[in-house]
Amino acid sequence: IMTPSPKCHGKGSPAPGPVPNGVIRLYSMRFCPFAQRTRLVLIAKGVKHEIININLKDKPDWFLGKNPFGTVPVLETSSGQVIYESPITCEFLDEVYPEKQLCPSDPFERAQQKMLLDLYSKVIPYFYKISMGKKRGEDVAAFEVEFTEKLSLLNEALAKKKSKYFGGDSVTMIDYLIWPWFERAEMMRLKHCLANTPLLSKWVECMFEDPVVKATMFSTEDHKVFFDSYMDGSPNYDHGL
Ligand code: GSH
Repeated sequence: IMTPSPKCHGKGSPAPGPVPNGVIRLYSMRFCPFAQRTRLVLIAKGVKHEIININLKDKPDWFLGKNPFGTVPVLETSSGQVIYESPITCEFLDEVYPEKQLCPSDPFERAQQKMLLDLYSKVIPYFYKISMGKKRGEDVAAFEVEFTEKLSLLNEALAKKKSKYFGGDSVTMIDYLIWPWFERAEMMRLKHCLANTPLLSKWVECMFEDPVVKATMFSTEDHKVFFDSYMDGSPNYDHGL
């Protein structure tokens, strides 16, 4: 098996061949939090995979042929099946690879995780509204108030569950789906918004210690270099390579 180069593939780059048997392919971008969800699940489950990073500013036509929305993550199997949208890729992996089930088997618990994910999808935009607004020197106080209110709902979910993690006493799917933005909280200059959500802060601490998180993580400094280059209009997708 030839391992694809970790450097990003842009417009004009040759289309990759079919996915080799026995591996699954992830189209990704090294600093993308959505794609990190899929990387977390691949590693947590020990799934043999290869990664092709995409230049999202100058996408190859063959990539748009796989996902018409042009977003990462995208999975491709050796039989040619293509799956995109991060929560869908994660659920697919959990269903196809039986090792270390990450989604609960109980229907109500599964529903609870999906309700939390739905709530969280309304939190994600605030990470960007606040960090980008701050970088542009705008007043983001109102966004910070709304964000803090939303975070207290996450804190309440942990309080109700009476456990360290969102699904119980060990890390499950919902923790990996929520995680990537909290890894970036310091870089995004919004850690102070967690001042009144102690259970959530504790969760962040615990997640930083998770070996799977450690395996996919970038330092605050590296996240910052990427974010700054993104904000300047020339994202450095290959930073650190
Ligand atoms: N709803 C998508 C998912 O959950 O997979 C969002 C993925 C997404 O927005 N990824 C970004 C992307 O591919 C990178 S962090 N952007 C390229 C574009 O929108 O053209």
